[in-house]
Amino acid sequence: MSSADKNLSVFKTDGLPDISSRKFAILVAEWNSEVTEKLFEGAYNTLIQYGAEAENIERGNVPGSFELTTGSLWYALRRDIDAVIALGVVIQGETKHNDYINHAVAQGLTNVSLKTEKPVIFGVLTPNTMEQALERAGGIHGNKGDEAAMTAIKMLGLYSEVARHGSH
Ligand code: RBF
Repeated sequence: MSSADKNLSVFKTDGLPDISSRKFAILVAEWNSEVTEKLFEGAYNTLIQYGAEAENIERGNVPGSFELTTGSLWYALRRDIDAVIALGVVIQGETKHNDYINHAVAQGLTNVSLKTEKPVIFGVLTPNTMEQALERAGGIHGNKGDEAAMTAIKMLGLYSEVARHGSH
């Protein structure tokens, strides 16, 4: 199976942490909302499937992917939030603007994560076409929202592991 037709949302699920008392924020960009809503569904359902409580998942909407950085920072600064998942879709190829947005968001979310010492997950699709976006949001290539949620869970597990072996 080539990577072109692989369902990319297959991940290892052994050794996942107990997330029943963990609190998550999911940020959703309104641009290309037909896709970002599907990413949200994937992320939300995956958190629930692996043990999160519905009341511990908060959703925040931002106008476009560029605003994911600031929105994520506001949530990540909250003491009660353990992890932030940022979801957006930036379709490439129409204008150079897209490259600027992608780089700004990738760098911005990295900064938020480092500043707050919390997992801040990059769930931004950067496909060439809307069709490719839909294929990765519940289509033949799986759902990147699922993967983003699983990444948040795994990073919380790693953090517990690291903290158990030392002191901060
Ligand atoms: N936001 C997205 O989430 N996806 C896009 O594909 C997207 N394309 C844009 C293209 C242009 C030319 C501009 C000006 C904005 C675009 N945005 C997009 C919105 C951007 O993320 C942000 O909301 C606005 O630039 C306001 O800061």
